[in-house]
Amino acid sequence: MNQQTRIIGVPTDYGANRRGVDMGPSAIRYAGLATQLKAAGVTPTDAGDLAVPHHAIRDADAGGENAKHINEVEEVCTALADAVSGALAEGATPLAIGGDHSIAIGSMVGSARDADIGVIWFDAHGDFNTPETSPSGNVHGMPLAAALGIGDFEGVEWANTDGLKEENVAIVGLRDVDENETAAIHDSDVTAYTMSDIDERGITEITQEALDVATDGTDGIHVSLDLDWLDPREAPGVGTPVRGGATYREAHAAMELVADSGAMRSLELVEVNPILDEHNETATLATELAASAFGKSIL
Ligand code: EXY
Ligand code: MN
Ligand code: MN
Ligand code: MN
Repeated sequence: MNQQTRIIGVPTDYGANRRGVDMGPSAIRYAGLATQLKAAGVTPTDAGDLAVPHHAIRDADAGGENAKHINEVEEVCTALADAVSGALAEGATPLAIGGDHSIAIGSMVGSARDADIGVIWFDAHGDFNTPETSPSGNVHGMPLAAALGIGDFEGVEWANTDGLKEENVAIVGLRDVDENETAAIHDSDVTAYTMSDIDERGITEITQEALDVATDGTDGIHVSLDLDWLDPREAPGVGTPVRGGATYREAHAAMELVADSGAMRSLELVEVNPILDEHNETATLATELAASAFGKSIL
């Protein structure tokens, strides 16, 4: 039987400073996600969207300056963790479509519930802030620190990811990192590659190394694909674009290597913001990259 994947929509923007990323799941489905996945030879089922708390009070009551809307983020991530581990238990590869990057806490908790996992984090940003170090209070800048129990996230039980060790995390594509994040990344056992590393050594070598880091002693890997990893010329529909990102071909090459590894256990596509997009091209790109990660080949 061919590979099954379960699409889990997570229409939330509670972790981000820009509205609109909650419409990501609709845009990604509309761009033809299911068709792309079928072209990759996998059978998709769509679990629909998770329930996200109502927005009426969003701006009036951010629920804590240091980690805005943390209660809503917890609610969404806890539901996502259950959906991800449920899909895995039934033999389907979970594909979470966001939503902002705070949802990654839920994906990682769910993916690591009954396994030791590694993570490859494709992103312009480190997402390594904590409520204490964050310049913005936006939780989408904190998910890696949260899942690793770093800083004042220690003891936040719902974010605990026991099956994930720092030494199995690789961040790829960094070009916008806060000072405190740089220190925290250096202090950790996480492996981090900047865009300069990609310039110097090429995307193939860097992705292969990241795969080695993430698969070393683990049962499989979670792939977290923030669309702002790509250059804004390729992916304009994101809330925090940064010049100098991965090209279209580099992104596909990386996803093709992920597919070749056979190690992908869960995937997420995050930060697609249709309000900021041009003709849904960022959502479309997300569907194409998902197909490559699931092994779509030309010949
Ligand atoms: N480092 C900044 C912050 O923590 O506010 C920006 C984070 C943006 C996070 C994006 C989605 O990857
Ligand atoms: Mn991110
Ligand atoms: Mn980012
Ligand atoms: Mn350590």
